[in-house]
Amino acid sequence: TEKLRDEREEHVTPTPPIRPDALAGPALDEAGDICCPDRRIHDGEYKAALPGKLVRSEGDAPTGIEDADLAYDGAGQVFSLFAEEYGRNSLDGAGMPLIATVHHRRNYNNAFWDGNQMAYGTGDGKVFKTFLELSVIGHEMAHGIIQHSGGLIYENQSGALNESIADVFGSLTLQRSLGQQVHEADWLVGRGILGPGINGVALRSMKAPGTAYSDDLLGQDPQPWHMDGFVSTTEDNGGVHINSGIPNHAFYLFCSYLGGNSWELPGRVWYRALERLNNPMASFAEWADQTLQAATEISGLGSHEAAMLRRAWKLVGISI
Ligand code: ASN
Ligand code: ZN
Repeated sequence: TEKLRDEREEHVTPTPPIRPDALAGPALDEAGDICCPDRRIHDGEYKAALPGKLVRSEGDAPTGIEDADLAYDGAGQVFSLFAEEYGRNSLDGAGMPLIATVHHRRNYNNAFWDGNQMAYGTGDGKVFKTFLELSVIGHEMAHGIIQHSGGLIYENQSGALNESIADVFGSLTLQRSLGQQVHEADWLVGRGILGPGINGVALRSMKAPGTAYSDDLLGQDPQPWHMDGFVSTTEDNGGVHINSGIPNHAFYLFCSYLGGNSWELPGRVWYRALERLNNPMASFAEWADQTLQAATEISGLGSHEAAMLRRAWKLVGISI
């Protein structure tokens, strides 16, 4: 896991990209509506250089390179969630191309958003066997959306919120693609990506943080679900992948109290809160407050939805 951590450290606090306007894709149709993604998938050919060799552009037929085609289809699902449910045109809201690299480095046990694009390792075949799973793809792309929505500093509570919001939209991408309602979904992030050497079902569980794996090599899934279990550490940028379990579980609870499709009302609330947030250092409590404001705007002050949201945050130890 030290190795995993080292690789992670390389990707902290992505710098905002400077995107030449020439790269902006024609994502509006003639009526001016959001219509389509502009995907550009590259093969890193197991080297470290990004973006690597362009293998599939928007509208191209499948390449036959499995990972490249999964990255292409996954990016399409994520684009579709944000465009059709939340009215957002790509990661920057202005139609930016969706650039991804598969086969990043050799035996690389991670995937990441680097401030400009997604990159996916193949895993070493032991700890991880792939990263091209829809909740992971949605997670990495959501980092791009968070960055373009004012950002959340990638350390301590704001960093754990950045991680959690990425998990939320990753999970919603998967649930929507499967047409699963709240109670049909497994609420796992990265299901099936762990290698044969690892005892576990996924990278994280939003329904039961702390239970995704329990393994000699990786240890026990360290995620808490309640503020009483908040982990103060200097590792992992202040536990950004650990304490994200708390807001993750609040979102899960909110969805489970309401039922139905999580990407609809709950997703809209989280998306609106992200759009409205203008505090890159937000704490869990400040974010919770922002979600309550969003729920109030969408459903009204004394609404059932707003009440269920407060109840969800309260259950994880955050009173708003
Ligand atoms: N896969 C990790 C993530 O997206 C990479 C990182 O630690 N930034 O959270
Ligand atoms: Zn992340």
